[in-house]
Amino acid sequence: MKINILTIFPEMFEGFLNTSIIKRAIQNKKVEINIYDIRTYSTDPHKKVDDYGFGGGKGMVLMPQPIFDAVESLKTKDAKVLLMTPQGRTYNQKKAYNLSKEKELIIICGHYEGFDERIRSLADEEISIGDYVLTGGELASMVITDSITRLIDGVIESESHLNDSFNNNLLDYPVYTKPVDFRGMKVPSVLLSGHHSNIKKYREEASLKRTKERRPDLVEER
Ligand code: 6GU
Repeated sequence: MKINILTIFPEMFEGFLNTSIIKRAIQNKKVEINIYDIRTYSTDPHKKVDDYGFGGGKGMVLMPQPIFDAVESLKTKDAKVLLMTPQGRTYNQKKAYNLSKEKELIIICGHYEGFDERIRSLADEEISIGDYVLTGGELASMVITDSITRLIDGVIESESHLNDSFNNNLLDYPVYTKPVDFRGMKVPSVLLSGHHSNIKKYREEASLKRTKERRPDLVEER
């Protein structure tokens, strides 16, 4: 899987690409993540990427030329183009799973007060990560890249994501490690029993109970 990210703030990605599971997935060639600076595609002598919006009003607007040129130079027949915007369809685990099966993604990070409306025509899909506003699409693109990468075969133990929260619209069951008694808070005895079918049953019930308490909306969708 190849993920190409177009941004005017490439430095924001350094920590993300050089830490933990994402770093290891890149080293092990499970994913290739390329960060492209939109500014380098600007044909303006000052490498301008934004300008005032026609009709007046709020702040600067990303111009179409650098982003069109960047997408056109990167796009292959397999590439799916995603545009990060709070006006997009709300992201969830199912979407992450579907995107993890793609060969190649091009992710455009919107920024400032907005982007020229014509940039929308480049996108196969517009994605938002939730109902709140970020200063730019960079964090959203990292959220999406992270959630997709961990689902690629061989990135984490496959058992780890079979039990993920939101699989089958259920939240994950609680887990414990040592010690058995921490300040009077005890590990449920069934987990110490070694009785696999009882443990499985306890976990299924705990998962459902937790989902009903915290996310009744998910239980209704089941
Ligand atoms: Cl994708 N971009 C921005 N700027 N804000 C957001 C978002 C995206 N998703 C939620 N809020």
